[in-house]
Amino acid sequence: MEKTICITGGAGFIGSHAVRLFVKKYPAYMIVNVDSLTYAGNLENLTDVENNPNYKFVKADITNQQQVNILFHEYRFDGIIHLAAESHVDRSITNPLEFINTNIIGTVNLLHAAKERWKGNYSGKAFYHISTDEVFGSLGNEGYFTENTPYDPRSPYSASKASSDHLVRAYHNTYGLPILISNCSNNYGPNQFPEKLIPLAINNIKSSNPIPVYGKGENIRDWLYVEDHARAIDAIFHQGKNGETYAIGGNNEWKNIDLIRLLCRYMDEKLKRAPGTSEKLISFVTDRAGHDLRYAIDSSKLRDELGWEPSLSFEEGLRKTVDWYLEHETWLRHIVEGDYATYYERQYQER
Ligand code: NAD
Ligand code: TDX
Repeated sequence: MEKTICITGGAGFIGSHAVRLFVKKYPAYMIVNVDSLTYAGNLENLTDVENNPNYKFVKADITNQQQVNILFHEYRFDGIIHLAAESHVDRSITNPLEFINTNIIGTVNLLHAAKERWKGNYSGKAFYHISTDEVFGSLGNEGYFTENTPYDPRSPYSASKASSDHLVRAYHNTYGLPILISNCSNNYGPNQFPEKLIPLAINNIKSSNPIPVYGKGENIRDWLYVEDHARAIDAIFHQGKNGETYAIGGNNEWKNIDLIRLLCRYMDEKLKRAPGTSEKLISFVTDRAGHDLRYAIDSSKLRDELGWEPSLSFEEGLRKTVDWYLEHETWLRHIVEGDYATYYERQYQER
């Protein structure tokens, strides 16, 4: 094998798409998927590549320093692509400590193990940290986040991600660890856990349950199809410059309420319901605490330097996503019938 690459969080939403892309595109790499399989980790996301000779799954918890050290000793990774995290803002509001533990302690355990293992011999090595645009805070109606936007995280989730970004840069500046960071906007697509807006709405529309829209639905997000994020990760891992940050976005801003209305229209067509049927399910509920108004990314650095652009229009991406969820009933049922049922009840009963 040419290289051994560790992808953390590979059983999650974005991680599983990154694993698939790397396993299929780089048969000469050994891809080691390191995941502790929290509620969000699901090996069913990877059944199509699980028997490939260049793929291996290892169940390990990045918050456990000993487990991480053993892993680095055993596999001698050349590169780390770090996606493992607690990722849902609402859960960070009810349970912030878990986010501090996984997102901050987990990241520093990996950084430290990489530093100790590589011992200054950094040729051909890279620690690539996957982060979010939420670290930059909330935009008003104008402007975009870029690589130079000052940090201003406002939720326990984004503060924990911001902290992990700072630690990655600290290991670069202090120990010379070769690093890359990217901050991406909202992803959507197949395999996303149905606690997040788009899959939650698809699932509720399918079952004719209310679609909870926070506040007045005026908040704006910049949506990117998950496979396009995986392509960006590939471009940055292979062509990104040591120490640099890249902002990744879909150039595709939607107010939540407009997005939900569009989704309702597609679902009515797909399910052969009379136009307007699904919109009747929209239910405005109590707003998220500290709800950021708008995120939008200027990804011109990535386009100009590495030639990356989103490949799908939102219409294509959203229709593909709807089709995927309707065709993967078993995948969805396994989640919705598990612990998620309890979470859903607790999260929405008082809104
Ligand atoms: P996800 O919640 O779907 O998956 C997270 C994965 O990490 C799961 O498989 C989980 O089991 C694993 N994990 C959690 N704690 C772990 C631990 N202690 N040890 C090992 N594995 C653990 O998340 P996602 O939406 O795929 O996001 C992946 C990464 O991308 C995160 O770092 C997130 O901050 C970032 N990101 C997400 C988005 C988005 O829109 N979803 C946008 C930008 C950046
Ligand atoms: O039931 C809901 N109703 C609703 O109106 C949910 C779950 C969300 N929303 C709103 C909140 C946001 O304005 O929809 C928008 C999108 O919400 P989420 O899907 O929870 O995503 P967001 O909070 O924007 O964060 C996501 O993008 C950045 C990911 O979860 C993060 O991991 C990523 O870093």
